[in-house]
Amino acid sequence: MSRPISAPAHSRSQALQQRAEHLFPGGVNSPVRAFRAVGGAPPFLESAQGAWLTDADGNRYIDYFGSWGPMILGHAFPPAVEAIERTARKSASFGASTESEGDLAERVVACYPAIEKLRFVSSGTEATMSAIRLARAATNRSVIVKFEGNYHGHADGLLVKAGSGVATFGIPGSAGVPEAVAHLTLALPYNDLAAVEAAFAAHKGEIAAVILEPVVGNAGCIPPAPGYLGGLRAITRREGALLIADEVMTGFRVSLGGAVQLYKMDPDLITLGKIVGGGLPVGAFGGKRAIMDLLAPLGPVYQAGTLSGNPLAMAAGIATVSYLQDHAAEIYPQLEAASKAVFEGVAAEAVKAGVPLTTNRVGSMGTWFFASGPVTNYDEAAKSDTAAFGRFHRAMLDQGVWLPPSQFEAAFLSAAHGKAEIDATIEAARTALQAVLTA
Ligand code: HOZ
Repeated sequence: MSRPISAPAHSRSQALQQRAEHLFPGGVNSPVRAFRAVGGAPPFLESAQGAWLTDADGNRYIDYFGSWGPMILGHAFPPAVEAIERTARKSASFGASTESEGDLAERVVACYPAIEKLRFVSSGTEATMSAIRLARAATNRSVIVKFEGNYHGHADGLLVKAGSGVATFGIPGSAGVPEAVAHLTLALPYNDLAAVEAAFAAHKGEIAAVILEPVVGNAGCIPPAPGYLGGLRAITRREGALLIADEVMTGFRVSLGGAVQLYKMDPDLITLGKIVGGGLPVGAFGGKRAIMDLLAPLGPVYQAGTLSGNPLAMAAGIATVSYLQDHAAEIYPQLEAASKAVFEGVAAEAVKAGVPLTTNRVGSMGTWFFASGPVTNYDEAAKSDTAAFGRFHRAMLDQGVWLPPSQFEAAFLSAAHGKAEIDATIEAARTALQAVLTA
């Protein structure tokens, strides 16, 4: 039995949105936040605690986007808050080296043995952009292979057939990227080793690197097929190209050592973001010492940043990563159990309601695709009924459950999601799935 939905009041959010429309393109500072793919106006957020968000009108929501990934320990995680406060009293930024950079780096290296050396930057976009430059310099080659629906930030060469907002808005790439740059990116179907073999055969000695999300999160959640990651490693090694695991989303998420640990990958370079900064702006890229030492001032590859290794960001990162390290044995099984319960619970409601749904999940990230499935690549994800997803999203939001506002963005759980939140989510989904049917 489903209960009627009465949408909460949003008058203050609406007023803030009106002001924002004058100030920011689309009223936002990052496109997917505009809710254009799901309809309705985005509530403005004011605070959050644990698994709960509070908007500018005082409405509360169970959070399933976790600031797009970083909030694995829940919002306002006390050790991170205290570390940020303590550090801010000493200065928010120096633009010079601090002890905290080494402290976080040692923790990253401990979790990611494939990272022998690293650099901190301020975003995932910077991390992938820098990794690509490094790969080109290391191989003296220009062409990059990426996969359709994978998103590696918004650097020019990586927007070709990208996921996230590019997929959400159904655009093939971005205006403003010169053809000469886009031409150097080959976008291939994900989970298709034959396509990779064909690309290497057609571009013999030209491909510098293959970059991928080892678990795709930006086309919705798509796991790698058995043997796929190992196959990529074998091909790239044979062809003298580098393999870059973009773990901005999956790093510290699908396991303490990310997808690299979960799937026993052996990439040349790894990019990190989101969780490594505990919610503050941090990215990182790292890998084999010989490659990393090509960076200036040791080598000829230039890369820099005033806010790289920023002390506030390092403090939040250390608080988060150290907690995950110390409690990994409890936290990851707990995340797995909570995530399994909510993803399977909603999937079961869809079966009862007669709504075709394909549920993909790896640990605490996943997606309910409004499609019959299976969903193993971007073309299959794109067959989803995005209008149905929009109705589901709105009905869930009206009942106090905030899903990522696009069919092509993974949902995330945190360690603060307990039985009460999960039961309430499944209950809300029962009603929302009825809204899906009443198009
Ligand atoms: N591209 C981000 C998610 N994959 C969205 C970032 C944001 O809107 O904050």
